[in-house]
Amino acid sequence: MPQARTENRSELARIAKRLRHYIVRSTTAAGSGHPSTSLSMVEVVTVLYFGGVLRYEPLQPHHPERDRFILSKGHGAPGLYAVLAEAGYFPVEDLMTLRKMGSPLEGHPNMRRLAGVEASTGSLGQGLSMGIGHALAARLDGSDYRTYVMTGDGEIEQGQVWEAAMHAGNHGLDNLTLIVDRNRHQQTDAVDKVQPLDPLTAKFEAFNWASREIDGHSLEEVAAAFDWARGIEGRPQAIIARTVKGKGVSLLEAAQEKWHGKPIPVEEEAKALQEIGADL
Ligand SMILES: Cc1ncc(C[n+]2csc(CCOP(=O)(O)OP(=O)(O)O)c2C)c(N)n1
Ligand SMILES: [Mg+2]
Repeated sequence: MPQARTENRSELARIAKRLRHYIVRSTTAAGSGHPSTSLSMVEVVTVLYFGGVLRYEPLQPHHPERDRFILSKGHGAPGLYAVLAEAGYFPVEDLMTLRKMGSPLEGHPNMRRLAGVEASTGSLGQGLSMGIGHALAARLDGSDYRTYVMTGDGEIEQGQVWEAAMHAGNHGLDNLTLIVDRNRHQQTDAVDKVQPLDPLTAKFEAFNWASREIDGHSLEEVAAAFDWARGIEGRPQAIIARTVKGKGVSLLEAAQEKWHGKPIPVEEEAKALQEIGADL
């Protein structure tokens, strides 16, 4: 299985800007969706797909040896679609069909309709359990593919996540890596106001995981964290990626509690795209 690897940080930074551009344009065109959720995950998926981490082949999306990426925070679908288009699973122009009738780019990812989507998600809390299924299957099959799961931070208030975490730790699933998008906001309020999660790395460690916290917008730190994860033996790994909800667009960054699930208004779009400054 090939890896799209570029060691060139400025090329990765250019890709990240393009993904942000696609996220804003597709959600504003749809008049709905979750740009702020999607913008916070951009550097993680950029390094995952283009920094030589994930092994995949868009022309063989079901290849048994491919690595798996499950976006458990399914409302981040515009971010997933942006990276899948950039990776060549479908034409970039199709991104503008987001949430339109008949489009496979549904509001939440549907694995039955779009190649590259590994799991149908949107009901929060389920992706880690699905990832464990893949990780256990790899072990049974004697295959070396790895499974990556991304959750939101509000999402991990769901009890199922901790049952899954306990299971993965008890089975020593070192072929499984969880990334928590720690943007400190959820739908209605700040995570700390709804259900504080700290100390998060210690919680995972108590469940027999290896865990570390990083700046989730630093391409260097994200790449180093994935390298670290691949070197861990006998335990699953949890990367707590500190991020900013709406990263890259000042309108969203300035009032993160207000913009969950809201597209950038048409009249604000040009300014947002200018701030992102993508070289298309
Ligand atoms: C089981 C379930 N409960 C509630 C929701 C509604 N919901 C959608 S997004 C969201 C907040 C998620 O916050 P977080 O996980 O922090 O994601 P972020 O958007 O901040 O990345 C909620 C409660 C849902 N999709 N699924
Ligand atoms: Mg959050």
